[in-house]
Amino acid sequence: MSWRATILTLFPGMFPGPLGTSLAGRGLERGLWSLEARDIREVTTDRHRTVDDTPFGGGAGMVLRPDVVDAACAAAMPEGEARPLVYLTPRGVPLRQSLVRELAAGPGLVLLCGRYEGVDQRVIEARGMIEVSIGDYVLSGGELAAMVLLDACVRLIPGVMGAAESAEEESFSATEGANLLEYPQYTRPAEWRGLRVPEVLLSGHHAEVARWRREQSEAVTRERRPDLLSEQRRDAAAQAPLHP
Ligand code: 6GU
Repeated sequence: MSWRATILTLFPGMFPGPLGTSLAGRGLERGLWSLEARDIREVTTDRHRTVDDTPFGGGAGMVLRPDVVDAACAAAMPEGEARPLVYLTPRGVPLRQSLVRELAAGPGLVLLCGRYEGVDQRVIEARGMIEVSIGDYVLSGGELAAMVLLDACVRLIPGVMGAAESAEEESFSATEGANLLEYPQYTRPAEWRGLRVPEVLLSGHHAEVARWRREQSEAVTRERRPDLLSEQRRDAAAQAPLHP
């Protein structure tokens, strides 16, 4: 059974969107994973197909009703099915590659996309949803965030990434340069607009290239993302500031 993604959304027409192209799209076509977008409104039974209501306690906006969301979850996930249920919300835990690896290694995901002011907290807890945010900014709905999470997971499914796009050596990978940003890359021509490629990369000295790249990774991480460095590395960085 391949990796399965089910999206619960008020805007199913947004899917597959960009996930239907490129690496993820080829993976879909090859059956390495599957995607199903379900309209939350489909489970309603009233004449107006109501999914939301005003918040208790007052305030702006509308809140998705717990009974509607629960019915949408039940319809997407037959009893006994055990896919993690992720609710995309700016108040969720920040998405990190460690969570992406765990989710990609499992059977798939059910993703609940919020709109309006959110989802009634009781159904989030009753269904044991994992609340996830993709960063410190506000999107108008969870759909784009769901696509981001899916893209991150799908590229880790065996067979989705070709050898050329190997996930191994990139930023945030579990390998050697873990928790360091990528070193800069160069290709031909060796001189462009009078700008030379760093000579060490043309030298053919593999050990020196590796050392230079490691130094570059550490320098750029220190500059842009000191939060990624361990306390020990942060102390070392304070002793030796980056020279421009
Ligand atoms: Cl998961 N949803 C929304 N609406 N905005 C976000 C987000 C999620 N993550 C960051 N901003």
